[in-house]
Order: sequence, then structure tokens, then C-alpha cells
Amino acid sequence: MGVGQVFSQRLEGAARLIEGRLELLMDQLAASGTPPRLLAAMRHAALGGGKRLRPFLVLECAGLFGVPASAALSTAAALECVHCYSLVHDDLPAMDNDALRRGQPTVHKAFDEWTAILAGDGLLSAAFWLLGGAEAHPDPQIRAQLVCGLAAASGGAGMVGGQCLDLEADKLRRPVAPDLAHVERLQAMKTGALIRFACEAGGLIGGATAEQQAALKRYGEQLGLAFQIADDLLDAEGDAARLGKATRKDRGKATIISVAGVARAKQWLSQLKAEMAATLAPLGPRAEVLLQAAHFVASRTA
Ligand code: GRG
Repeated sequence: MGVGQVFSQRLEGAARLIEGRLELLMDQLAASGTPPRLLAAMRHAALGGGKRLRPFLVLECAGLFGVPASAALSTAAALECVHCYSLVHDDLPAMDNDALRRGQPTVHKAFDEWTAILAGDGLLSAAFWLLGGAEAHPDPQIRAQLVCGLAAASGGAGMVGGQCLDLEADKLRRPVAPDLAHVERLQAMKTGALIRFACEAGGLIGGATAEQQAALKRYGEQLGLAFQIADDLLDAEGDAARLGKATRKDRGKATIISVAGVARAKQWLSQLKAEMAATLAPLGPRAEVLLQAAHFVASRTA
């Protein structure tokens, strides 16, 4: 079997596992009294497709240290809950105002705005419920580190802050200077922080040494940047039907493409792939699938 096939199988396997855990989560939420309308909207957001890249990274990075997928599944599901909540809120009319996500109507289109806001809130809370529970890790100190790490990655100095920087230029008609450092910082917060944390979380669960943890963090940062460059290229050049969401949404925005141009962005992606290979080398042959993930992210078409 080719290495690329190994990666595809592992990504599909991770998606199946994570979807099983998310199904169970929905059952747990139903049993604990979540109103049916809210639950239906949360299911629409969390179980309506998606590549499941972030949970895959948690499972693979924990797997580097011999951790079975079952022992990293709660953390992986928590991260996916945060990601799905961010997509629901990002799609709202007050933010990006999108009608299509993962090839389906966005949550506020399938339900309505107030339900979509609450579904996002419910998913964010569910993430921390998952991480705080004993199933996430037997050691409460590790659980506390996972909780704090996800809060930091998703909060004001992470994803939410990045979203704010992105929107304020647009909504407050405050055009930002086309400055690569600004765009890189914004993207590292908005998209990069969760991807980086997925890798770090795997290391935390697996008991990585400080050096191994630093390598996972570095890889996560490089992968997050590659993901964003690829996302910008897809917005500029991709096909909406294949992507299952609108394209050409970035026109007029400060993005890596608008600042650096398509040719330089593509060159940067190749450079990042080489850098990720060097970052992963000390983690040994088990990290080969993570390198394949880097190639997948850099050359993805959906
Ligand atoms: C609303 C707090 C808040 C944050 C929103 C993640 C995000 C921040 C906005 C999403 C807008 C967007 C398209 C960002 C570009 C990168 C990105 C997160 C793409 C979607 O992630 P994928 O490709 O999606 O992993 P799937 O559907 O595969 O899970």
C-alpha cells in the first residue's frame, strides 16, 4: 500500500471514530436534558461532514507515543466541537454570512439565527465538558493542561481574537495595510491556533518530552500556515461545488494571496513542506503519516 493510501485510510479511520464519539456525545446531551431543537441544530453542525483534520492530528500525535485512539478520542472530539462551533458562528449573517457549508445549508439557514448562535454555544460548552471528564485523561493535571490549552487556542489570543482582527478591517471599514506580518499573525490566531493545539494535545496525552513537544508545536504552526495558504488558494482558484462552500469570499480582504500573490504563496507551500519534513524527522518513522498529512493539507482540493 502506498504511503498516500496509508494517510487516506488513517484520516478516514479517524473520521469514523470521531463521528462515533460525537454521536455518543449527542446521546449524552439528550439524556441530560438538552432541548430537541438545540440538539438537532448541534447535530447538523457537528455531524454534517467535514474532513476531521484536527481530531486526526490529535489521534496521530498521541499515537506517536503508543497511545491507542480510544484514549485520545475525548480530546479529539472536544477539538472538533470547537471547530464546528466556530464554523456555525462564522457563517452567521453578522460575520461571514454564508448559506452553504460542507455542501449543506448552514445552521442558521437550516434553522434560524438564534438557534445557530445557541448551537455554537452548546458545542463550545460540550468541548470543555469532554475535556474536563476522566475519559480525557486519567491524570487530572494533564486534563487541566488540556482545558487551559484549548481555552487559550480558541479564545481572545487565539481563534476568536484572529476572527476579530479579520472582521474589524472589513466591518469597521478600517482597511489594513497589506502587510504580510499582520496577515500571518491574524491567520496564526484564527486558523493556526487550533491546528497547533491539536498537535500539542496529542503530545500532552502521550507524555512527550519537552523536545518532542516543541517539535509537535513547530509542526502544528507550520501545518496551520500551510492550511491557510491552501485555503486562500482554494478561495481564489477553487470550485465552490467541490468545496461545498462559497468561494471568492476573500476578495478585497487582507489574505496571504492578496499580500504575497499566488506564485509566491505556492512557492511558500513547497518550502513549508520541506520545513515540516525537517521538523518531524526527530520524531522517527511513526511521524511519516504526519508528513503525508502535510502534503495533503498543502495540495488539498476540498
Ligand atoms: C466565529 C469565533 C469564530 C471563529 C471563526 C474558523 C474560523 C474562525 C472561521 C472559518 C472561516 C474560514 C473558512 C477559515 C479558513 C480556514 C478554515 C477554518 C476552514 C475550514 O476548516 P476545514 O477545511 O473544514 O478543516 P471542514 O469542513 O473540513 O471541517
